[in-house]
Amino acid sequence: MLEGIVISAQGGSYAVQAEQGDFQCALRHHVVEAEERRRSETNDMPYVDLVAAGDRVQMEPSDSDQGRGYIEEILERKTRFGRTRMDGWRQVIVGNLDLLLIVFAARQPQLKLRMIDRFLVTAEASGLIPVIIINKMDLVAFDDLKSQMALYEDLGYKVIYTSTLADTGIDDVRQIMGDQISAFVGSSGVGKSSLLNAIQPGLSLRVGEVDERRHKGQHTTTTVTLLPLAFGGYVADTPGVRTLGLLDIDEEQAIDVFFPDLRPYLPSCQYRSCRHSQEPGCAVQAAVKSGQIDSGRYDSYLRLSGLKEGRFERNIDKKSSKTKNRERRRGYAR
Ligand SMILES: Nc1nc2c(ncn2[C@@H]2O[C@H](COP(=O)(O)OP(=O)(O)O)[C@@H](O)[C@H]2O)c(=O)[nH]1
Ligand SMILES: [Mg+2]
Ligand SMILES: [Zn+2]
Repeated sequence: MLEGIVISAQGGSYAVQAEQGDFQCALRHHVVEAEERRRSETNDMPYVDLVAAGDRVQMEPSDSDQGRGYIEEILERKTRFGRTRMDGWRQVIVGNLDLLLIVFAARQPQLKLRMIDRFLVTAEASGLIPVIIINKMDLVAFDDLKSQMALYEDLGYKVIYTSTLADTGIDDVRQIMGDQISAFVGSSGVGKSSLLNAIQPGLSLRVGEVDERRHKGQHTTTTVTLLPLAFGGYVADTPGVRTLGLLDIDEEQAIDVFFPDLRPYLPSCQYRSCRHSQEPGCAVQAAVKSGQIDSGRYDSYLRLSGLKEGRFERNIDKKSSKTKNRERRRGYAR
């Protein structure tokens, strides 16, 4: 038996990369049967596909067909970036994703802190390590940007300042991506393609770009491919996965825990179910008033929680409340 990583998954055929070579694999029926048994015991909704790009698997090469093989076991996933489809089926888009590389431009297009917050929450909710990359640093004064980003660095988020034009910061990005599975997110024009090409010449991705105005309900293509990096690790090519950087969680799910700056105050709120909006005895609102929590970050919390109207609408599938309740009970509500 060999261990390998799934590079792409499509139509029940899986490209697996192992130390011994690349194999085109099918999934052994006993894996499907085991999952069926597990589901019948737990009442879980089915998966669109049991195997996703990024999954680590045990596989057996075929005796007769060279380059072919069978997946015998899917190893436990470290992280599972996915969603619940409109019909309630669960879909893993990338397995074992480590890093969410959140790319913004220092200017052109303008840096939007509230959108950074949205990506950060997504990463936190999925257990991914977010890395903020501020590109086009050649267009601004470093100190100005650095002070704008100080809040995030203080919160413990890694911020890398790059310019593909001046060739600065590229090595830092390479270093952080080494031996990891990464995915890039960010709006069109911030320099994702330029960055990738600087990191590894010739590397071009069909990254699903996030269009702020049109992100609702866009969950189209999900044929994710992992591209191997010369310095170790993989970058996920996610064409059409526009939601990769967008919150995709249940309407009523509390997201306060995904704000590290709100977290310390949560136990001190008078009501356990406090939404930190209008409630009396709210420690979060008090900390915003006294300046201990940044008011912009609090604003992002309110918007992303749906407690305040804003440009950042929640990205929610239109599900029946019955489906939602079922999902909440199962704890798979994101
Ligand atoms: N000034 C400046 N322009 C850049 C930089 N990186 C990329 N660009 C330009 O920004 C535009 C968009 O870059 P692109 O890589 O296509 O962005 P993407 O849409 O995020 O893939 C192009 O015209 C690039 O030449 C940079 O570091 N500095
Ligand atoms: Mg591009
Ligand atoms: Zn509160």
